[in-house]
Amino acid sequence: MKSYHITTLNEFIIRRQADFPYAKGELSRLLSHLGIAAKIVSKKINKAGLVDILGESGEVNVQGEEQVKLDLFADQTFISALKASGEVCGFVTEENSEIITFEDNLSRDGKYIFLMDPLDGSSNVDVNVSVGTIFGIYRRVTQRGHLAGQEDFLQEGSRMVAAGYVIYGSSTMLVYTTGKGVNGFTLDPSIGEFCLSHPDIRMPETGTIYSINEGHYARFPDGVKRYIKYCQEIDPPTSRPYTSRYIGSLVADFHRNLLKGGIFLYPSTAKAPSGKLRLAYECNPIAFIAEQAGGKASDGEKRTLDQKPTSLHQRTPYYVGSLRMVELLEEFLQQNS
Ligand code: P6P
Repeated sequence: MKSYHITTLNEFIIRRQADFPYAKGELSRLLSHLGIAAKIVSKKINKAGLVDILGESGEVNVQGEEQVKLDLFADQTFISALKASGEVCGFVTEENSEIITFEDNLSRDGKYIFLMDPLDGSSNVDVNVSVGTIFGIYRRVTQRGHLAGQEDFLQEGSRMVAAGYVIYGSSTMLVYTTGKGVNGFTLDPSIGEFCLSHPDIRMPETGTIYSINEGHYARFPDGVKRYIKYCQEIDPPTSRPYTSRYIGSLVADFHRNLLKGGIFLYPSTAKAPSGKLRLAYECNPIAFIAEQAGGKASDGEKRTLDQKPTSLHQRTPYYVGSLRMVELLEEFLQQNS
């Protein structure tokens, strides 16, 4: 009988540690703790309709957004798990205005800092739409043995050592990169393990899906308006095969485009001149994944991963997806500049 070997996340992490000759297992331990937290959050989300964890917490986050109970649950779950790893000295999350530093001696000596949106698109949970966790991991720039500092969290995205997301959808998947390609793991609830289901993910060089909230159309830059009309062209011979798909949950919209090809657009608008999405813990990690899978991410002009953050929660216009589609969008934007 053909033996069917399942590669679990932990097996894969240990095996891939060999990619880093000087690795002593710290990043591996961190990633394993991340997987545990993702399983805990997934279980809570999957029964959210049955326990008192839906709805708003009555709190507001630094963005001025209503915090739902699951936001806070996910935030605390990941912070606790990664503190327990002993490899992380500090944290920035969407739910906390300031940096979180771990003061115990083990954590002070931690080599890594962690940025995350613990539950992106969380307002969708109440209506059973996929949501996600987005994370980025850097080596600290401050001296080990001391508390993490602000400068640890204002590094360009190109300095990330790992990044990824968890998508809580029809199944729960963890997709991550350590700079050597992108791999996807699907949670098998029957054994409680993330199992390698999407090895070496490659983003199609082009595609037919464009994802944008056209409700903001009137406020878009002219180049974006022209790109949308280009996609919608129906008169032969230039008629286009495009289709519009927009879930309103970044991780879900990006994950579909990663597998099928497509472009996600969140432009600046008159109301939000810097766009809506946060550079540090939404755009940068997704951009790292996109580039590692052969795609592209920019603010319309500059590579997202090259942007130097000046504040923890700063926003940026964001265009991410299949290489040729992002390149064409950038041409439309530059036409009228
Ligand atoms: P809009 C969710 O609130 C989020 O941060 C992303 O997940 C999503 O892509 C975007 O905002 C949706 O924003 O303005 O279309 O509702």
